[in-house]
Order: sequence, then structure tokens, then C-alpha cells
Amino acid sequence: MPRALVTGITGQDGLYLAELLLSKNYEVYGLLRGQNNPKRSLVEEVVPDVKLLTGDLTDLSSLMHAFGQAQPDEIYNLGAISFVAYSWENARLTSEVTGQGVLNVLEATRIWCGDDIGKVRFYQASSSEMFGKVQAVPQSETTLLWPRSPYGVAKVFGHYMTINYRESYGMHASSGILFNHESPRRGPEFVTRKISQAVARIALGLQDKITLGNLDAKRDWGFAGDYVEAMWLMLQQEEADDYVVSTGETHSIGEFLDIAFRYVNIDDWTKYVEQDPRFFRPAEVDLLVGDSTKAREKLGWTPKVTFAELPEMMVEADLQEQRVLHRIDGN
Ligand code: NDP
Ligand code: GDR
Repeated sequence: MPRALVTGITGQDGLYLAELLLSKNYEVYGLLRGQNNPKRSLVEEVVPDVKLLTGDLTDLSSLMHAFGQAQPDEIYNLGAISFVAYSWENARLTSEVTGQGVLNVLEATRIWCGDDIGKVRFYQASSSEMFGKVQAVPQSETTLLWPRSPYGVAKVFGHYMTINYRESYGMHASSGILFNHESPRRGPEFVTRKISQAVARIALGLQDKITLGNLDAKRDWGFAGDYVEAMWLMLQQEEADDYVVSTGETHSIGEFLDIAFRYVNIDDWTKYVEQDPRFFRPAEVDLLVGDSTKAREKLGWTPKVTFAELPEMMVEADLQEQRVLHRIDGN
């Protein structure tokens, strides 16, 4: 039975990846931080077969201890401070967790492997935010990086450290440059979930409006369940490498709003949406669209959920959640 250790187990991707690995008969270990993590019960409910270990990306000795217990064949480093807006307010912390945290996991892997560097395969969750002020359209593995936030800068550090450990030590270390991916499990601070939750609540009469920032930004949005499959595929390859994972389509926040509101029979969303400078960013990433030819050709990966299905899936899930929360009859 192969063994996997997943950091960021409480996050959106951690849960989908754990489900995927368990379905493939892996023994899955998840790294949980904090002495009383409020998301422990969620993990226990969604993926009860995952074995939880405590540790923090900023604490090398806690990672070494987790490695000793999990004895992993594969390590998926998904843990990070992942909210871009928050990274300006907590730049140093972001650099320590999202940047240097990667170095800690790589170093723990190297030390734990000892003379047998080939015994572990490593995945790093890199990000399209590294392209920031894009230098080419669409963006591929060779596009020049130009991060626009402390989060993006920290991810660039982690990305190049991963490549460096591959080149320096011959480690099977791959970096997935994933474009935005969403789901009903997306944190409510991210724009898609903020919208789907608000649309559900507006439709049920629980909320009057939603306040957003820049509606013109364009993103290449896919479904998280599809994207974790690409992570797993990367670690099944003979050679470690870097891959862009994306749909190849780009859409504005406005288009996401169109579909989400239409799902609850509201054709004109303008009277429900306000903009507030609070939600604008000091430096914006205006347009992201990925070229995932390499992942499609080498990994045989392809996204299944379309852009149009994504807001509908998320609004539907939020309608159900809000109905349960507020004891509203669904009929
Ligand atoms: P989430 O924000 O949902 O999850 C982040 C995870 O990191 C949580 O489990 C969180 O734990 C954990 N974490 C935070 N700080 C620490 C720490 N100090 N030590 C250990 N763990 C920590 O992110 P996603 O699931 O959406 O993303 C997974 C990874 O992929 C992240 O690295 C993200 O940056 C990256 N990524 C995501 C994309 C996306 O569109 N979703 C696109 C490209 C990259 P806790 O719950 O305890 O806070
Ligand atoms: P992003 O996701 O920054 O792309 O990072 P987010 O959903 O936060 O923002 C997307 C775009 O929407 C605009 N926006 C708003 N964003 C939020 N959160 N809240 C608002 O009210 C709002 N109004 C407009 C933003 O300005 C931005 O342009 C995500 C994270 O998952 C990262 O960890 C990951 O690396 C990248 O995707 C790829």
C-alpha cells in the first residue's frame, strides 16, 4: 500500500486530494497545525480514513517527526497562507509559511531520505499568481515570472527551491503551476465562493447585496476535483518536472456573476452588487490564462468540469447549505 503525506489537509485541495488517494488505496497522512485546529472535525467527517499528524510548515522538527510517523512514498505540499489579499497585511508571515515553509518540507525530505534520495516523490503547489503582471498570453512553464503580491513572491521562492532540490540532489520534486480552481469547498474569502454564498442567500431572502472589489479581473477557473488528479499524475511520472494546469479559458468576475445570478433566475445582478475600495488590491493581477499543453500531452490530464458548470455547482451547494442552516424548506 503506497503511503502519502499531505500538508494543507484541512484546505480545499487537501480534502479532494485525500479522497482521490484513498480511492487509489493509499494510506494517507495529513498534517494538521495548531493545538486545537477548528477544521479537524471537517477532515474527520469528509475523509475519516486519513491519519492526522500535528506539525507546522515553519517548524522543521515537527515535519521531521511527521515524516518518521508517516514513512511516506509521496509528499504533497499543499499547505500555505493562500489568500492573496491577506498577504499584503501579513507579508513576513506569508513569506515564512508559503515561501520558507517549502524549503522546510524539502529539507525534511532530504534529511529523511538520507542516502536514498529516490525513495520519496515530492509535489509543490505552485501558482499562476507567479505570472502576476503577465509577460506572455497564454502563460506556460517557460513564461517569465513577475509576481505582484507577497504571496506571489513567496510562491516563486518555493517554485525555484523545488527545482533547485531536483537539480542539486536529484530529488523527484515536481512543481504544479496551478491556475485558480474552485469548488463548494472553496474558502468563503475567495471571490467565487463569496459570490456563490451571497447569491444563495440573496435568493433565499437572507441577504440584500454583495460588496466586491475589481470586477474586471480575468481568471482561468477550473474545478478543484479535476486539478488534484494532475498533482497525483505528476508524481507517477518517471521524471519529475514542472507543469501548468489550467483550462485555457479566461473569464471576468462579471461573467461569473452572470451565471451565478442567472442560476437563481436573476438576470440583472447590478442592483445586488456594490463595489468598495476595501476589496481592491495594491497591485492587481489583471489577466490569467494558462497553456496546459504539456500536462495534457505528457500526463494525459484534461479538465472535465466546464467554466459554466462551476458557478452553478457552487450556488447549488450553497443553496442547500443555507437551507439546512436556516431550516428553510427546499420545495
Ligand atoms: P487553502 O487555503 O484552502 O488551504 C491552505 C492549507 O494550508 C490549510 O490546510 C491550512 O491549514 C494550511 N496551512 C496554513 N498555514 C500553515 C502552516 N503554518 N503550517 C501547516 N499548514 C498550514 O488552499 P487550497 O486548498 O485552495 O490550495 C492548496 C495549495 O495550492 C496552497 O498552497 C495554495 O497556495 C496553492 N494554490 C491554490 C490554488 C487554488 O486556486 N486553490 C491555485 C494555485 C495554487 P489551516 O486550515 O489550519 O489554516
Ligand atoms: P486569487 O483569488 O487572488 O486569484 O488567488 P481570489 O478569488 O481571492 O481573487 C480573484 C480576483 O477577484 C478579485 N476580486 C475579489 N477577490 C476577493 N477575494 N474578494 C472580493 O471581494 C473581490 N472582488 C474582486 C480579486 O481582486 C482578484 O483579481 C487564488 C488563491 O487560491 C491563490 O492561493 C492561488 O494561488 C491563485 O488563486 C491561483
